[in-house]
Amino acid sequence: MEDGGREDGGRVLCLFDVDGTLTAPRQKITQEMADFLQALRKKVKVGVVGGSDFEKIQEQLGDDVIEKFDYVFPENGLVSYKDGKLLKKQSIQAHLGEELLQELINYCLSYIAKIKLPRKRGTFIEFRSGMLNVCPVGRSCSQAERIEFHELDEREHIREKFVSDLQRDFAGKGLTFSIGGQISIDVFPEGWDKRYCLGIVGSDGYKKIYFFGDKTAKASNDYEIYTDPRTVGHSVASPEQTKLLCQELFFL
Ligand code: M1P
Repeated sequence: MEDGGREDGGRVLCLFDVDGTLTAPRQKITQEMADFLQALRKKVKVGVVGGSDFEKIQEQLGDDVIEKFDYVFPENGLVSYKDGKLLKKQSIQAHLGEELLQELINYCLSYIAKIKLPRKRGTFIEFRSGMLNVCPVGRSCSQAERIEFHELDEREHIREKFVSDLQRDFAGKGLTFSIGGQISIDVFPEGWDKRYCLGIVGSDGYKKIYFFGDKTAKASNDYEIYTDPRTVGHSVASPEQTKLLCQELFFL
């Protein structure tokens, strides 16, 4: 986990979470941060590992994201890009099979149908390559509606309760339910958390892999990679703190 050591480049990889670490949640990266990461890239290899799908990461980090970073790992690395090229994509339907997948989708839709919220919009389940994203308010909500749900969720723990009901009702089925953002829950097979990307970079011979993330508490979606012995994990509270920390580690 945390170490205060400085690096002088070499075979070092810095992996960054996206929301809350490089950008404000679901917002675009600032020019200052984008420039900083390009400066960092002259010293070490730089990758991003987000819970979001490729389209959202591209929206936030730029259309040329796969050229700007040495590695891009959307969906925890279940979709992977290296040196500007697609490496591979995992398939949740091939892994789980249609029966379990439908049981899960039907459960989530009926569960959401029973929750009363100040507002509900559309896209309650987003079907991705390697995971499902389940969203009680609906992913098509506006930014104001997103904040409204998030504040309500902080008071009433709607998603935490949903996760613990899912864990109880799908116990033994090999699934993980993880809260990574403000309005939704990611669902994927056990082991397909952010550590998945470490398997991909494992053969690239790094002597040190740093990970920076904001959701590092237990049951949050950076926890597993942050505590993994293959990484030096750093917990941050904002993009500004990420930048300061990297300045101390790699530039002083
Ligand atoms: O920060 C990562 C999360 O970002 C989004 O979360 P939300 O829309 O709930 O803020 C989602 O793309 C989610 O899958 C992802 O883990």
